[in-house]
Parts: sequence; C-alpha cells; structure tokens
Amino acid sequence: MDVSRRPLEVSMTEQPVSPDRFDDLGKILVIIPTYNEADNIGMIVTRLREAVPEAHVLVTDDNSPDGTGAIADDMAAHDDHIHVLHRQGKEGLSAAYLASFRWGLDQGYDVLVEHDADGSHQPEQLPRLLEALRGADMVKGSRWVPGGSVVNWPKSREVLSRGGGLWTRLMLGMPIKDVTGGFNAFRASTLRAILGDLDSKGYGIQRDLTWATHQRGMKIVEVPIEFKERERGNSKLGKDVFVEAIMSTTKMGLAHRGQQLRSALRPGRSGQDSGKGQ
Ligand SMILES: Nc1nc2c(ncn2[C@@H]2O[C@H](COP(=O)(O)OP(=O)(O)OP(=O)(O)O)[C@@H](O)[C@H]2O)c(=O)[nH]1
Ligand SMILES: [Mg+2]
Repeated sequence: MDVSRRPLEVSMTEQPVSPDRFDDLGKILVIIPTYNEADNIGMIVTRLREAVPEAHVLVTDDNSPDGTGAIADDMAAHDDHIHVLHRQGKEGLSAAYLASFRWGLDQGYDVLVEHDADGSHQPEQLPRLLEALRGADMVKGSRWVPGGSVVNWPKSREVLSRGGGLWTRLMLGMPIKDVTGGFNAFRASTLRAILGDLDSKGYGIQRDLTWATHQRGMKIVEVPIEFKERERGNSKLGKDVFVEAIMSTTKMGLAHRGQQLRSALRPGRSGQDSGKGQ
C-alpha cells in the first residue's frame, strides 16, 4: 500500500499547517486502535501526520487477521513518529485503549488523543480539539453540538445514537451532548487521575472515560466534528453492544441516583451531592 497517498477527500478546510503549533501542550500521542483495518490504516495515519506533524501516532492492533499490524510496522519503520503496540488477540476497544493509555503515559506523553481508523473521524479536525484542550482537561469531538454533523448515517443509526445519548444524560445527569463519541483528547493528568476507575471489558469506554472525568470535577469541552460512516471494512459493533451499553448505563445511573439520595438523607447534609462532579 502506498501510504504516502494524499487523502481522496477532505471535507473541511482548516488553517494551513504551521509546524509545531501545539508545542505549548507538550508531547502529543494520537492512539488508533485497529482490528482488520488494512484498507484504512495507511490513509488515516498519513492524514494525521499531515494534519498535526508534531503529533506521534500509536497504532494498537489486536493481531488483526488481515495484516493491519504488519502495515503499521512498515509505516513505523519509515517514520519515527509512528509506533505500534501489538496485542495478542481481540479483546475489545476498552482493553485496547487502556493498554494504549498506559503505554503513552509510560512514554511521557502530555496529551493523548483517541481516533478511529475507519475514516469516521477527520484528522484535519484534530487541531480544533487541541486548541480547546488549552482550556480543558478533556475535549470531546461532538456530533451533536451546533456545527457538528453526521454524514451517510442511516436514520436508524442516528436515532439509536441520539436516543442512547439522551438516556445516558438522563441517567447520569451529565451535561454532555455526545457521550459515546470516540474522537477525544485528554491531558495526561486527566488520564492519570481516572485510569484506576475504568473497566477493560466491553465497548463502554467512551462513556466511562467521560463519566470518570466529570465525576472528578474536571473540565470537559465539546467541539463540533463531522462524523462520517465508514466506507471500507466492517463495523465491530453489533446490536448486543447497544443493548449492553443501555443496561450498564442504567445500572450506573441507578447507583448514582441512589448515592445522591443517600447523601441528601444523611444527617447534617443540606441535600448537596457528595462533592464529586459538577
Ligand atoms: N485494537 C482493537 N481495536 C478495535 C477493536 N474493536 C474495534 N476496534 C477499532 O476501534 C475503532 C472503532 O471501531 P468500529 O468498528 O469502527 O466501531 P464504531 O466506530 O464504534 O462503529 P461503526 O460506527 O459501525 O464504525 C476502529 O478503528 C476499529 O478497528 C478491538 O477489539 N481491538
Ligand atoms: Mg467506526
């Protein structure tokens, strides 16, 4: 694969690249978890390297049968800003992200970014997340704030995503519009504070990261992004993932509401929350 190909389509025009614009943020690592993304990985890494040349990229591959890991190795051999974390087998997105965060923190990165391989996230929009991180602990790329959008999504997918988001907001009382979005930037200090709270099973990692950050009273900013349905390769999400997410959100919400109630009823308390969260 010719990894030096330019993107076929870049839908948003950003400021021309001036090198090292984000020096003040420290060392930046963009994490791309992959499972069978051989058709996508070259293009997405190339676009990221062009969009923010000072950022490093970590491809975290779960031993993809289609050879994604070998393609990533080849890119890493030619570019010292590209790294590959090989994992033994498919363990899900949460486990891949937790291992990647630990790797990035151990290597001394100051900013860690989550980014899909499948073309849903636009690397050219990374600068706007990084700009917002100057005034935040976590920045979420958001489909559902003014200026955000989804492209080529079936209506059914949008209804599920918006419905799931609404349910999460209702259950957890968190003022975030796009809880499940997977294009997010963190300060290392944020991840260090919350990593111990996170569960490596399942697909709920985006919700859990957002919730843990919110509960610690840290600042979350949403910036609009354009989200595109993947064009190549297969989704790893099924109906079971959605059902599991709704169930676990409901469980978390009930635990949270119960804690609020106990806190309000405790003698000597004025009905305020326990001090965690905003
Ligand atoms: N390392 C690793 N990466 C994974 C795993 N599951 C999914 N991914 C990657 O995580 C990213 C998001 O996965 P997708 O299948 O696109 O899931 P999604 O974006 O939530 O779902 P779609 O909207 O259907 O695309 C992609 O880059 C996948 O290759 C996994 O078990 N391990
Ligand atoms: Mg996807």
